[in-house]
Amino acid sequence: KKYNVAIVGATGKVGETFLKVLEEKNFPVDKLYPMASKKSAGINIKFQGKDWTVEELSESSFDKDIDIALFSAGGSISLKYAPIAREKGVIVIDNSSAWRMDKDVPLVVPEVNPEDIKKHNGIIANPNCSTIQAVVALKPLHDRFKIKRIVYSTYQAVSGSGVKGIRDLEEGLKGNKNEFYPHQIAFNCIPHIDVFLENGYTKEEMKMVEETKKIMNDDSLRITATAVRVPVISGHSESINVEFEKPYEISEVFSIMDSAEGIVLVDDVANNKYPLAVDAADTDPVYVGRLRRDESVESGLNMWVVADNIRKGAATNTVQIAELLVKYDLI
Ligand code: 11C
Repeated sequence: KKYNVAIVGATGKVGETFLKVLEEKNFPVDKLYPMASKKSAGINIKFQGKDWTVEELSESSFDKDIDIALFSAGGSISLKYAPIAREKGVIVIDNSSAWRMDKDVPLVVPEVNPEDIKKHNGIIANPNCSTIQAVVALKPLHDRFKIKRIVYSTYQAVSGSGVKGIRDLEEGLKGNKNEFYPHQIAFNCIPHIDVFLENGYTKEEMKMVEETKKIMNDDSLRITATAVRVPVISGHSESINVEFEKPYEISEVFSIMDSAEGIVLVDDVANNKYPLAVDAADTDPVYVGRLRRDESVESGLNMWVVADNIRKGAATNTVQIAELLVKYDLI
């Protein structure tokens, strides 16, 4: 069986990667409906050897026979158009933050909570990139040792801000002034991603806290985060400090990570081997390394987790959700 697939935000960074990943994974697409704003309408894009014309997104865009729509065009577009699509019987997989914390919308990482997809009501949310790679690494450890507390510190690539972020870095490296970030990103680290909230945290930090609990189906987790933008184009890196309820042996952590789904263990410090953003770029796995005991607490672990934020952090995870819909016969 083949499916008619709409891509909302088809000409954006994530939208382009949706197409690449759908092709690579050989997702059974019959007709493709690329959609975008007026300024990209009429452009032809190549997919599976054919040209497809981008149409302007409008309220009637979903009147056609569309099975699935992959959205990545920002929160306000998703808020408005996802319900319109759902109304027409289209299943929406949304990459924005608009629907993630809605209690009727599953927030899914296929390696972590695939079954949650079965509760969907027409909209399924794809988590924030920095959350996705973290929970892939944490879930197998939570299952075995029960996590009590998590401290996230992130080192996030400028591609997380889209083309404007990449441009600020590239121009900054040439000595030109930043236009998008509030400070220069070239040769700098900015402890500020998304807007500041009343509690002094950024929205990016609170997304990591709230989304982790929802995906792991565990509100008892104690989580705190600091999110930092660094001058890297592709690949978010994260230092994750975890405290477990149960005692553990580090050798078992190595073997759990070595066999966990979606994870590549890179941890051979004698040979300077650990996960690096430049190695993760343009690939799908979550890379885990620098595994070592946190000697300051009873049962703590430190780890370094890296993934391509546009692939596993966005497009790949979204396409994996589409594959789950097919696998569970939910379309
Ligand atoms: C960043 N994590 O790196 C953001 C980008 O909620 O989907 C993705 C924002 C989101 O800037």
